[in-house]
Amino acid sequence: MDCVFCKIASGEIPSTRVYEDDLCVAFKDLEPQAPVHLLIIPREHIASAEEITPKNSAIVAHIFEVAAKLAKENHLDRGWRIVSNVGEEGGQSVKHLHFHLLGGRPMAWPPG
Ligand code: DGP
Repeated sequence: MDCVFCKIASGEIPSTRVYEDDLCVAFKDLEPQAPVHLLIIPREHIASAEEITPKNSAIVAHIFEVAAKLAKENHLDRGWRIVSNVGEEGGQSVKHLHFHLLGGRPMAWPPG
């Protein structure tokens, strides 16, 4: 499958990896939007949050646990944001489920 995040998960495409385990990989976003901007992806190819089912949904809880650990490690004591863009209007450009972990500056609301 021609999926850039599958290739990052397998190591075929290099990335700045900050965490990995059997289920997920976290790495620095190529176009950071905040002082800390990490992407956390499942190793399994899931196209987006729209493809979450009772069979694969455990990965979401796992990724949130990993996000909290990475936020602590990055000293984001003042707060942080986790975002998953879905589809064209949601701003999703890579069709492999991913969660942006953003922090290190105040976050605006509503997002653009
Ligand atoms: P989204 O727009 O929500 O689908 O976010 C995709 C993010 O992925 C975007 O912030 C840029 C990042 N990205 C795209 N290609 C690569 C890559 O090859 N390496 C890394 N590290 N990040 C990438």
